[in-house]
Amino acid sequence: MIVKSAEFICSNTQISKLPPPVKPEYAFIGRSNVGKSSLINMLTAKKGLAKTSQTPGKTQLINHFLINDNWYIVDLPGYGYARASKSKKADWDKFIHTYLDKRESLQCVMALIDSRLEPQKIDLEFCNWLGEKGLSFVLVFTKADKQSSVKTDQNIAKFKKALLATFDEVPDIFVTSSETHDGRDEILGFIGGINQGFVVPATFGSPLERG
Ligand SMILES: Nc1nc2c(ncn2[C@@H]2O[C@H](COP(=O)(O)OP(=O)(O)O)[C@@H](O)[C@H]2O)c(=O)[nH]1
Ligand SMILES: [Mg+2]
Repeated sequence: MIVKSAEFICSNTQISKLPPPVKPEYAFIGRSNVGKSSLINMLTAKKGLAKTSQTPGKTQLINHFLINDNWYIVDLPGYGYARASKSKKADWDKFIHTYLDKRESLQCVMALIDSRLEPQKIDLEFCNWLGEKGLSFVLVFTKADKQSSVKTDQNIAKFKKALLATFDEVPDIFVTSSETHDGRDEILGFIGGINQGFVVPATFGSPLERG
C-alpha cells in the first residue's frame, strides 16, 4: 500500500463523539514510551502527525487519523504509566475497554510491545484481555534497531511462550523500527488486505448499500 495522504481528524474523550464507524480502523496501543507515536509517524511517513514523547499520563484521548481517505489509524492512550493514580488507571481501563469492545468498525488491535524487554506482565495481561473479549489483534514489536536481531528474536520467543500459557496459537507478529522503517511494508500490506474485505456496518450504510 502506498500512503498518499494522512490527516488528523479528531481527538475524543467521549466514545459517543467518535466518527461514524463507516471506515475500517486499526487501534494502536501499548505502554507509555513503547514507540507508538514514532510508529504512526513512520507508517504514514509524516513526522509530526502523532506527537512523540509528550508527557505521559496527561489527558486521555482517542485520536483518529484518516489515511488515503479510506481507513483510520486510531492512537490510543498508553497504559502502565507508573505515576498514574489508581483511580486514573481505572478510568483508563474503562474508557479504552469500552472503545475496544464496542467499536463496530475496529478491524484489528495493533498491540505494541518493546522488543528490548523480556515479557512484561502488563502487556501479557492486556493480550489476555483482548483474547477473552475475542478481539482480533497482532503483536507489533517496536525499537528493533536498538539491539541485535538475536536479542530481539529471543524476547519475541519468550513473549510467544508466555502467551501460549493462555492461547492455543499466537497472533501475527511484526518486527518494526521507526528508525530503519523495518516492518512498514508488512504492516501496511496487512492492513490493505483487511481493508479490501471491509463492509460498512448495515445500520450506517446508504440505503443502496443496505439493499
Ligand atoms: N531507536 C529507536 N527509538 C525509538 C523508536 N521508536 C521510538 N523511539 C524513541 O522512544 C521514545 C518514545 O517514543 P514515542 O514514539 O514518543 O513513544 P509513545 O509514548 O509510545 O508514543 C522517543 O524518544 C523515541 O524517539 C525506534 O524504533 N527506534
Ligand atoms: Mg506518544
